[in-house]
Amino acid sequence: MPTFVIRFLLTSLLLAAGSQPEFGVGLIRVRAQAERARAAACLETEAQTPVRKPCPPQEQPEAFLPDLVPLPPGDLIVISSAATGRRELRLTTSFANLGPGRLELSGEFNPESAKTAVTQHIYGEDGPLSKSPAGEFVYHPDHYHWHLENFVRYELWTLTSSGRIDQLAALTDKLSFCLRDIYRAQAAGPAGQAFYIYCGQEQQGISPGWVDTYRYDIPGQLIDISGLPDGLYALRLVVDPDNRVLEKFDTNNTVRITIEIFGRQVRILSDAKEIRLLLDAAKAVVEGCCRGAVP
Ligand SMILES: [Ca+2]
Ligand SMILES: [Ca+2]
Ligand SMILES: [Zn+2]
Repeated sequence: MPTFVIRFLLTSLLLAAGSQPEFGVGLIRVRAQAERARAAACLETEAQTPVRKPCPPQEQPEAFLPDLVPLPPGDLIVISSAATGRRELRLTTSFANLGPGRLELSGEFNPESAKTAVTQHIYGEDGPLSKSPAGEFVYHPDHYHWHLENFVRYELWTLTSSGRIDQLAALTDKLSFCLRDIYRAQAAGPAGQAFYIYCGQEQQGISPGWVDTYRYDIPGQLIDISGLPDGLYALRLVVDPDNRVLEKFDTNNTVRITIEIFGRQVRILSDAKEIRLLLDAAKAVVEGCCRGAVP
């Protein structure tokens, strides 16, 4: 084979194997430069792009919610109703608003449904904040005024021999109430004035630190205990049982005392200390309350 043919074949072989040293190094250099340029361009682009930071959370104005708390019932007596023939456990019940805000409800009559829908008004530092549906107002024919329906429930439970709550023995369910400021829960402190005093369908409520009371001699303030034997029972009150009212706490909406019924008499067995503690706890909350007090 002639020498020039052998040289040609050798050169072709080297090229095919990509092992020509000068050519390969040059290609790597070009590629590296292009990569650096691209990276630099990216860096510049990234540096020019506005950086999106998470927005600070928008401050929600604080809602001053009411907090309904039932106080231990009192004035417990048993009567035989001449009108109905029933044996009735009569009781005075009181419901305090111990939250930082007023409980304010307004009603709007709907001629089509012939019902009065209730709206709860929530206030904040700077005034009205939001609204929430809160059931219905109903006209009470014996009280001659308007009530918030299904506001409280009164329950009477039997007790086991060890004093634990056992079976529901009697119930007054879906009891409606006119909400208003009857007396101040706070024994000491500013006197204040009652703000919600009418039982109209336009507006009702309980100011922070105030208590709404229904006496034992008002129509409906009873549990029908016809046929129940004398003995020990737990008397339990539940306020806002269907949770229609927005409150700071719904976990404190029951109160329970132990009673003994014998004939026409009722003895409260929850000792005075226990009731004192319940009232003191309520008072302690009241003293830290009322930033959204009604003017
Ligand atoms: Ca409550
Ligand atoms: Ca509630
Ligand atoms: Zn009433």
